[in-house]
Amino acid sequence: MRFDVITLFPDMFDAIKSEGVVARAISKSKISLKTWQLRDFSNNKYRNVDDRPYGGGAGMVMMVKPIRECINAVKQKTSDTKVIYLSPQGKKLNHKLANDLSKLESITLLCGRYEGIDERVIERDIDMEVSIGDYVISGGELAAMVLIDAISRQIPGVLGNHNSINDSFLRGILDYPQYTRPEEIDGQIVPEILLSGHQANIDKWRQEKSIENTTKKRKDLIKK
Ligand code: 4GY
Repeated sequence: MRFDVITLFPDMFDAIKSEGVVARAISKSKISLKTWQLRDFSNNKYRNVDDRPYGGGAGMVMMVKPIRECINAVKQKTSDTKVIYLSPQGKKLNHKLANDLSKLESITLLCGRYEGIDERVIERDIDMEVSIGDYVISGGELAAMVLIDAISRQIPGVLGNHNSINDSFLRGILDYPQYTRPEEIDGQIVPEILLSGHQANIDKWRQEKSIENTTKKRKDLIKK
């Protein structure tokens, strides 16, 4: 998978480039991550990419021209890329959407700032709008990083073992509780069955705990 990210803050992506699952996926060449500074596509000497909203109101709106030219420049490198705009108006991200997107060869992520982008970009240049949840953050960058992480961990060979086939949302329910050493701390003990070595019983206990956990914390997932 190739990711191209269009942003006013490319340095923010250093966070996932240098640490964790995404960084390892890059070093294993399972993914690549290139950032594009939108200001490089400005048409004036001040490198402006935003202007005042027609109709008035607070804040600024990102202009069509720099975005369209930047997307066209990305497409000269990777012509059949899927262009995704991160916004609260998008399709809500979940395990299934991340898995579907993980099968693509190339994804371009457009990160908005200010009051958002001129609607004509969404009309003509964007293939899909994706939301990471029903709340507002200050820019598309953190949302893009969430999406890159969620997609990357679904790509075969990115996670060491077969961790991603064990993701709880693949089963549609929450995880079972985990314990590690020591067996007892401050009077709190590890459930005895986990120390029994009887794998079939352990699997059954974990399955029961998963369902119990989901019923308690996320009843909405059980109904489905
Ligand atoms: N929620 N999911 C989200 C967001 C805010 C563009 C600046 C979200 O994906 N993105 O809250 N984005 C951005 C939207 C203009 C603020």
